[in-house]
Amino acid sequence: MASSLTTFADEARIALDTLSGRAAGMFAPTLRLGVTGLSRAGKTVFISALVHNLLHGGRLPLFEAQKSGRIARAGLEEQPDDAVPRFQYEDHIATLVEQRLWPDSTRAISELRLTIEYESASGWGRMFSTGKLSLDIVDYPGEWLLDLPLLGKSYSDFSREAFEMAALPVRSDLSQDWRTLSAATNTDADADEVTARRLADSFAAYLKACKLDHRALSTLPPGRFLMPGDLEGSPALTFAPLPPGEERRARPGSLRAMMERRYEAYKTHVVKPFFREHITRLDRQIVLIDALQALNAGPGAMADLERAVTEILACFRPGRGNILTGLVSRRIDRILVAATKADHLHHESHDRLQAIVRRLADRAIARANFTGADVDVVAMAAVRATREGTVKQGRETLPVILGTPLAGETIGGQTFDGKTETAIFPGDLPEKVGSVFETANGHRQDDADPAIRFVRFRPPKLERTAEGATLSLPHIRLDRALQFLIGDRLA
Ligand SMILES: Nc1nc2c(ncn2[C@@H]2O[C@H](COP(=O)(O)OP(=O)(O)OP(=O)(O)O)[C@@H](O)[C@H]2O)c(=O)[nH]1
Ligand SMILES: [Mg+2]
Repeated sequence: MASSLTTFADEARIALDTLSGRAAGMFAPTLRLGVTGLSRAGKTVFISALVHNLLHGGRLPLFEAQKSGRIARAGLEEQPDDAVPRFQYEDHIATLVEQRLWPDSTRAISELRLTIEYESASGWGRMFSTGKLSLDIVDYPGEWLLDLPLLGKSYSDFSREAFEMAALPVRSDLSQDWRTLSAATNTDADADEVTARRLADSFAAYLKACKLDHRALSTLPPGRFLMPGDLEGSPALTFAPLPPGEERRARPGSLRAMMERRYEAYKTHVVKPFFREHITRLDRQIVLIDALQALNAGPGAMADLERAVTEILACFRPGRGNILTGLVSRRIDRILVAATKADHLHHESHDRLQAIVRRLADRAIARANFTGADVDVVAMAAVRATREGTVKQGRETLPVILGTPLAGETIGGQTFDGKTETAIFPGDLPEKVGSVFETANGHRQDDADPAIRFVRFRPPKLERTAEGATLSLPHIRLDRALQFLIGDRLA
């Protein structure tokens, strides 16, 4: 089955790309790091903070090369791919540091090259390595990655799964309009553009509703329905799943035949090229997840996040079982699943958050039957927007976090102006990891509400040195993430 998915020409091209990539790598070693996550997961903030800390010699005690003083210099260089937009690092940092605002949402792929000059830790290494590593960082929407499993699915598989998912309790109300419209459509009637567009729009509206904050659902292919990039309105995006039909083959000229053809076009013209040009060339991958948002939305959202992580891992699974052929994944040897925004919690809950992510990743690994790369997890904050403190309430001393809530955020009826620093008691994550996951019968194991109250804070005010230079952005465990992702390549 695997070989029928990519043509021979495709495979030859992938193999050649990989070879020439390797050959080039002999002169200036490069490491290609993919940064992905569903929208708003924190990709842009993560990349900006990572680069800022490396350029400004940030406090990174768990990043060994930095801690032992072996990094001589780090600097940005021109990226290798002329046709890919550059990650606008300087703009994002200006927004974060000077305006103390979060960067705008990004909608497409971008890339940045950071070159690190270092001294090898071993005498042997000093003799034989160039002491230089080019880190190519590729930022792309997780929604697009979730499209890759579609390559292994026929239109009828895709349709069946879409209807099954739409009927789940967490989705049924949101999908109602689209399902009603589908049920009222004669799929065997002659194809017509207006009907196709109406169905596609209604399906896309349902997917978008699933993404809203309070639902926080994750598994929503096709990804370009949420993030069209430059394809908005094209026929390859004007399709929708249809209720399973009785006939095994769609009548030529029918609506069903047209939808099926467009679904195939979407795979051929959108999914495959993206996979071939970007994913096959990655060495390492970080998957950012907004676990706090899913936790707040409840077990249904957690189950959905778990399904998304499972599908993502399946994309990187090497070998025969992989619908995407083994060519890619042989190269990816480390994957980090990272829950960002841990600065919304008191540090006592950081380990709990990490344990929840670990459980989620373990279950995803088991379900995806995943082997072949090291998978690690971390609960982190790329940018730490809060400090910790305590508040005395009568005889009790409560741990709180201090930060400046964004203008317009509310808590308990109070609306913030974006200027006042405030102490917030965020609540604790449950001690029992299992309680945040749905059990087999669809119920939680206990009724404890895992919801943590959180507001969004402004980015922090940076400290300045005596000379007036700004220090690097504060973070939580960014150094641990760095050590796992690139530490061994600077040994
Ligand atoms: N407190 C805190 N908030 C964060 C952090 N990272 C991200 N955020 C919040 O999450 C939002 C989204 O972060 P981005 O980095 O823009 O997310 P993204 O994945 O690039 O999002 P898209 O480009 O829309 O796909 C930001 O606007 C912040 O409000 C963090 O480390 N700490
Ligand atoms: Mg972004």
